[in-house]
Amino acid sequence: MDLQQISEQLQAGKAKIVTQLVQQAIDEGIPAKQILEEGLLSGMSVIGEKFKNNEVYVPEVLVAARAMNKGAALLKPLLLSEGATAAGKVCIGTVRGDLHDIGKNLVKMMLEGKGLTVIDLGVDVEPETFIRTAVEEDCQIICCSALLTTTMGVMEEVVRAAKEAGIRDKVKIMIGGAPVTQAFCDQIGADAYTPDAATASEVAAEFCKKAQE
Ligand code: B1M
Repeated sequence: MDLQQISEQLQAGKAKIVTQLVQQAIDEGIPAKQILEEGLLSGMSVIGEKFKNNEVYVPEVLVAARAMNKGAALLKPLLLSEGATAAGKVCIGTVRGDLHDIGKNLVKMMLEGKGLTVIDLGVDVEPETFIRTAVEEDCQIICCSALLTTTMGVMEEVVRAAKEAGIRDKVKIMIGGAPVTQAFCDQIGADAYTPDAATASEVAAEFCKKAQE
């Protein structure tokens, strides 16, 4: 099956057809990671480009996002079983002022796939909420997602709040999202920037392993 079909139907916001095609691809034995990347994520990236160029608007993006979520839900159990196991606890959220959650949800899914326990704080999360959760739940890692250049700065507040709470040496802070870069990570003093969900889960598992040594 040509995974391009999934990408095209996702762009058209046809959630039902996307679900059927994803199931068909699974049945044909195509690896879940490939379906995710070459079907769903490739479609989302075309929509993103069109959104940027004002060729599509918020409603079209929302229906595409819904199709993406439906397809990803089918892939979830497969992505989970393809992963290795690690032990540790992570809290994750999209930072204050930012409502984008598709990437954050994918990172969550991949972290769970590594066997990590994930506390999902949702979107529009205050720095204090990340810190309070990390303390109360004894998390080894805080994961922050931001998709807007205007909200990236909140990640620096998270790093600062962790220092002020005296937990900076106990908790790793990982950051990601389309506008985030390694240079930004270095600048704000976070522990790791990862460009995608799979890499985030690998780095997180590694951090948790080291914390246990
Ligand atoms: Co918005 N939006 N949006 N949007 N949106 C962007 C981000 C934008 C780049 C589009 C554009 O115009 N060029 C632009 C930001 C420009 C900027 O800041 N430079 C933008 C804008 C402007 C806005 C609004 C302001 C539009 C408006 O209202 N006029 C508004 C803001 C709302 C708010 O948050 N306060 C807005 C609203 C929306 C929708 C609600 C319509 C919808 C969100 C729906 C939802 O999330 N439930 C939406 C969407 C879907 C997008 C685009 C098209 C796609 C984002 C996405 O889901 N990508 C986006 C364009 C783009 O990114 N090219 C855009 C797919 C997702 C899988 O990728 O999230 O990057 P991503 O996640 C990746 C990696 O980044 C990484 O892993 C993921 C996959 O491997 N990753 C992490 C993500 N988080 C991580 C955390 C980690 C590690 C890795 O922690 C350890």
